[in-house]
Amino acid sequence: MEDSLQFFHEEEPSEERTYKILFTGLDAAGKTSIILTLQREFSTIALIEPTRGAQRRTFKLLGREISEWDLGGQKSYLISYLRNPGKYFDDTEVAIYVIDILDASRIHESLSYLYDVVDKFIELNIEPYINIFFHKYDPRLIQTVQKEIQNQIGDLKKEIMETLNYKKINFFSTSIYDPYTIINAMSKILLELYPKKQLIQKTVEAFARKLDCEGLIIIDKNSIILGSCFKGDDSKKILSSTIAYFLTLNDVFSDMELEQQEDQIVVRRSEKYFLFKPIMLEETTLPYYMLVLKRKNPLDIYFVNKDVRAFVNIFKDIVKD
Ligand SMILES: Nc1nc2c(ncn2[C@@H]2O[C@H](COP(=O)(O)OP(=O)(O)O)[C@@H](O)[C@H]2O)c(=O)[nH]1
Ligand SMILES: [Mg+2]
Repeated sequence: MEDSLQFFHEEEPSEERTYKILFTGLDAAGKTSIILTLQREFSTIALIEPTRGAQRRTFKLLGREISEWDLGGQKSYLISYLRNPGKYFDDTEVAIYVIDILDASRIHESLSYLYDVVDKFIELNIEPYINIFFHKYDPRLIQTVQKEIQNQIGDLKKEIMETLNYKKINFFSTSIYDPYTIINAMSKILLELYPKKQLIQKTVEAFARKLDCEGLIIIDKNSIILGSCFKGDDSKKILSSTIAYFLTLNDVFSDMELEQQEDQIVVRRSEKYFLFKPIMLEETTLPYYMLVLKRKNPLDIYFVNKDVRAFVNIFKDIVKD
C-alpha cells in the first residue's frame, strides 16, 4: 500500500552518495530503544538487514542509513571497525554516541571508546558531526536528583570537550520515557543533513504514510506550501482547491472567538474526511496549517489526533530557527 503513494514534491539531491548515520556507544546504552522510539514517531525506519551478531544493525530513516554498532565488552579487541575503520566509517556524515548516564561503572569505558572512535575519524580525515546523547535522562529521575545529574552531565561535557578539541560536537539529554527529547535531538541532527525545505518534505511524507491518508498539505499563512504528499492526482486536486476555503473558514471561526481548545476543523463529505488544523509554534508567531484528507473509518480521526501531536512537535523543531 505504501508503494502506491506518489510524491509530487520529491527533490532528491542530485549526488547519489549514501551518507550514513552512525549510532554507537556501549552495548546496553540504549541505542536500539532510541531507534525504536524514532520508528514509532516517524514510522519510516525500516530494518534493511537482519541482525548480524549483536554488533551491527542497519536501519533506514528518511532516506538515510542508520547503522547501530555496539562497542564494549570483552569482545572489544575483535572489533574490526576500530581496526579497519576506513571500511566502515568513510561515509559517516553524522555520528551519534550514546552514553548511559545511569551506569556510573561504565562511564569511563564509554568515554574511552568515544575517544577511540573520534581518533579514527581524524585518522581518516573525515569530520562528521558528533552528537553525544546523555541517555536515560528519565523524567522521574530528573524530579528526584536533577541537580546531581545535571552536575554530572556538566562535568562529562567539560571533560569531553577538553579531551577531544573537536568543533562539530553537540550534546543532548535523552530518555525513551520522554520521546520528545529524542525527536528533538533527531530533528536537529537531521537538519545538519538536509536543507530545511527538504527535511520538511521528508517529514511530511513520513507522516502521511503513518496516517495512511490520501493526502497532506502543510502551508503557511500566505498559502505557501511547505510540504505535501498525495496518493494520487485526485487527492492533490481536492486538497489544493479546498485549502483556501479552510483558511477562510478558520479566520471566520477565529474572529468569532470560538473555543480554541481543540483548534481544528473536521469536514466530512461522503467517505472523505478533511482535517484542518493550525500548527502553533509559539504564541507570538503566525501559525502554519495542515490539511489532511483521510478516507473511511471515522474512528481513525481520534488516532489522527494523537499522531498529529507527534508530527507537530517534529515540525516545530524543524521550522523554528
Ligand atoms: N531508564 C531507562 N532505560 C532505558 C532507556 N533507554 C533504554 N533503556 C534500557 O536500557 C537497556 C538497553 O537498551 P538497548 O536499547 O537494548 O541498548 P543497546 O544495546 O545500546 O541497543 C534496556 O533494558 C532498555 O530498556 C532510557 O531512556 N531510560
Ligand atoms: Mg542494540
